[in-house]
Amino acid sequence: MFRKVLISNRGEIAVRVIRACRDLGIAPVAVYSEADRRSWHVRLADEAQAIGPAPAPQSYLRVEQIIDAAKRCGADAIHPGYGFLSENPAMPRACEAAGIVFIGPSAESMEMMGSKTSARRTAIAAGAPVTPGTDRGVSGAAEAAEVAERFGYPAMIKAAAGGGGKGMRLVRTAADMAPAFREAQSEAINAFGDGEIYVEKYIERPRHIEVQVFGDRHGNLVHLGERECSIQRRHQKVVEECPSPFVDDQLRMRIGEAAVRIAGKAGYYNAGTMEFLMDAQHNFYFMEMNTRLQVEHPVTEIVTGLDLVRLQMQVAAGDPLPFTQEDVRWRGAAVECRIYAEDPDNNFFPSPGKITAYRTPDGPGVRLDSGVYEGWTVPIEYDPMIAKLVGYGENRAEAVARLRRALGEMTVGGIKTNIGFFLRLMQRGDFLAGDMDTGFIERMLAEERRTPGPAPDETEEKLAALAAAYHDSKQAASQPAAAAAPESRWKRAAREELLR
Ligand code: MV4
Repeated sequence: MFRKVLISNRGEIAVRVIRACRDLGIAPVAVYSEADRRSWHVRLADEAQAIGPAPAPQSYLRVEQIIDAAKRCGADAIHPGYGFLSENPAMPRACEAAGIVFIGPSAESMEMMGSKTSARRTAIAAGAPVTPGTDRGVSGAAEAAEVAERFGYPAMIKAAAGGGGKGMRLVRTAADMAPAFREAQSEAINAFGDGEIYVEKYIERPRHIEVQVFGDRHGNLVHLGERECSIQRRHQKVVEECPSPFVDDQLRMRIGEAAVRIAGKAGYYNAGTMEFLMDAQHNFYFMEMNTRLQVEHPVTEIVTGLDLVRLQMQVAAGDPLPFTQEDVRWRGAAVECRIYAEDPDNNFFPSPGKITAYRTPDGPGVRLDSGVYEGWTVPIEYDPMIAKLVGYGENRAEAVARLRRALGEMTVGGIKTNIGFFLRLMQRGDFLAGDMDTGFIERMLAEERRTPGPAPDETEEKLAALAAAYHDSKQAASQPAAAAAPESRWKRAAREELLR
């Protein structure tokens, strides 16, 4: 196993990787930009290496600076976390040249799956279902219209290099194609320096369901089940859960096998995620692959009982996977919400600043992955996610009840957060019923604009539904419905005291 690992990332994911290092007896080394001198990941590590000014392009995105830092401290391996350089094939290449192990897939796998058209061709070669459409870029708007005509409108045109919804347009009729194509292509050239555009049939009200895959350097590949990630806002995931309430054991095996076949075609090793769209009839279509550890990996860890970051380091060190597909078991349910320093009342605008109070939840069925502390200032330069809060239990109702309880215990002062937004989301009937698709948040916000603040009796009704679901669950049958209790005035007074 490695002796020393450099973590080329920051915030909660750097903290998460440091924890896995500790558990394995590996010395963790942090890196930090000028904005991160006082950050929690720096304090938790054994050593820290400065890598440059606050803007990420001058620090966390600089391959040479990361490699230099690893050489300076004598690290055997680099863990990239997510974002930044994690999916950049220049990283595994630079690591190889420097004699350092990259904790992730090969540069070749990253390239094969990095382009969405190339990933689609890989999935087709693996015999996996993809959304009907082209597996190569089209020559222009005329060809795009031809293809759309063949598969039927509405169509989606997408940038092969795209991500985060950039370079993507929904095209409802033939007349809309030419302008949409021009927009998507110029957006793609601006954002990615690559104007390749391909066409897909539009899947109405899809769910976003992704499959965790894992491979070692000996050709063994397994899937670790799916995550439901349909609750997103502007292509940013907000709530994720494992398992998906929409997927049964048989469907899990079918989508999991498809994911493993695709990964096999890509010669994939380490942690990866296959993203699928699923329609109301449970048809699933491969969409793209993320060649990294994902933000939402904790829900899979809880339900499978595995430590994915530890596994990443073991397979990167050359160990075979310590289990087979038949050994993988899923138990219970876990639901995660991403807590952001942002203002839901101001269009979710980032709210950086000094954290003047920080009280974290605890107790049965609660996990918090956080990278902040009281007195620290959330910098403006990076993604404003400050923590991930997970509730888990023997079933979804119990997991949600505990997550609601934990959200109610959490106090963050000095900055705005989306905690209150989650408390509202988690008492909605559609969420409690597991009834969601990618339009969930838009509908919720539109509804809230129509009726600001739910009628009190309606709230009570929903809380009662949650309590009933909690009571109905076999394992929880005799438990009190703690989550249904409204916030006491003592708790509110204590919170207000803390925030003064
Ligand atoms: C789609 C789709 C419907 N049909 N493709 C959005 C992000 C990008 N990676 C792919 N996206 C979509 N592709 C077809 N053929 C709907 C979306 C989509 C979406 C997908 C997942 C999660 C949230 C979404 C929100 C809007 C649209």
